[in-house]
Amino acid sequence: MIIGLLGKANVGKSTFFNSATDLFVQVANFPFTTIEPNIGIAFVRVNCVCKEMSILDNPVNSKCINGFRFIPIKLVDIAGLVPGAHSGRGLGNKFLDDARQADVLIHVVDISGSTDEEGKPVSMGSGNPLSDIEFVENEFDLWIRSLILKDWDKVVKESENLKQRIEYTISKRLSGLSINEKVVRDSMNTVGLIKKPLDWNENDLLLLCKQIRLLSKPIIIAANKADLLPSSVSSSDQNISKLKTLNRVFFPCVSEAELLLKRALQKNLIYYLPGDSDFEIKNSDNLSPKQLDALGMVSKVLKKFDSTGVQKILNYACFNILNNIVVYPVEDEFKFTDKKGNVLPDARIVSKDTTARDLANLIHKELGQGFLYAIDARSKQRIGAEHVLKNNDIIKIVSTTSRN
Ligand SMILES: Nc1nc2c(ncn2[C@@H]2O[C@H](COP(=O)(O)OP(=O)(O)OP(=O)(O)O)[C@@H](O)[C@H]2O)c(=O)[nH]1
Ligand SMILES: [Mg+2]
Repeated sequence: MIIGLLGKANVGKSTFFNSATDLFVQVANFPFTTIEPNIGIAFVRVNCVCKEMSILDNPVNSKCINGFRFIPIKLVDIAGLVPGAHSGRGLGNKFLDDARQADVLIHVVDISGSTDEEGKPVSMGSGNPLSDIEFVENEFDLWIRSLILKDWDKVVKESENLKQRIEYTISKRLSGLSINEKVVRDSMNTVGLIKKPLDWNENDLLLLCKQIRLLSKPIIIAANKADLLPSSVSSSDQNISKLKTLNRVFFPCVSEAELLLKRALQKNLIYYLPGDSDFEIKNSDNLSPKQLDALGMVSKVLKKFDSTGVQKILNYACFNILNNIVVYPVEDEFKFTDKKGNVLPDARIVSKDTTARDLANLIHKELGQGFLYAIDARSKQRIGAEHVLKNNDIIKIVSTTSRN
């Protein structure tokens, strides 16, 4: 599963990326700091079943801290964009190629309004995050349209000659984006595109692309830099109220605060689990006044928003938008171990409709080919190939290839 970070230049995409991964990429207060995409491992946080089963786990594929399991996912930090990127402005639309593989996009927005459309720093409140959202999404749609429009007339005539459905032709053009024929057909129906493809104008195609994007690349908004609040009238808060009127999924976010917490954690200065609503300083004598100040800012953020937002957004993308669940494959249904004796070694993110056989195939193709049945390790009951798994299931697969 891949999550992409999308947004205007200089809004904090790389700060979000650094705060969620163990990598460190360049962050600076000017546009186009990031040019090449950064790919890293971030984590979603779930309650591990070890807590509920009152056993001590010994994870192999992920960390478990105090009963919270941190399961790896891929995060991609993409170069920022400016209006007109689809036609080559700024860094052009190269960045969008990097967004191709993403299953879901986090749209990082400067909710404090301290950057203009080009990403240049401006006085707080003069930037307009709502129009940023509109232009970034529009650039994305225009980019999809540019992929379809290449040699459009020729392609449509050819596909008419070959008696191919237009949705098939379009989906082939968009296959790099994992967009299938059904998505294109459903989108055509939604926007009511019934005239002959040769009569479609650019606006018809733009509406179609918008719909295709809505169906295939869901977007969550990270209302970042939410810490920048003037003491009296809070422009950030005003913008958050405006954002609510859009009826979109969004979370206030302070990726800089999450980054500070991660750095303090790496230096062993604090107790903090990503996603927590609080942290604790181990020994304030070890902290410089500057560090204490920075952590003071973080405390204010946590008090106001209950978290920095980073973990919440990653979890929401994985579980609420993509509808995933977590299952725990084991080899021994009594001890919940793998062959080496590791307890609850793997926590796997799978989609909600995953069957026992799908899980076997995901673990290993051969395990799926020789699938006999599975065992629900909690109840010790056998389950069949087509049984749909539930969140937190602990599953043993019995297969002809796993008997020896
Ligand atoms: N106050 C505040 N500043 C932030 C926050 N997140 C990022 N910034 C600052 O915003 C500036 C831009 O951050 P980057 O992470 O480089 O932004 P980007 O979106 O990756 O920028 P490009 O790569 O140039 O598109 C830096 O000065 C960051 O320190 C935040 O949550 N609060
Ligand atoms: Mg960057």
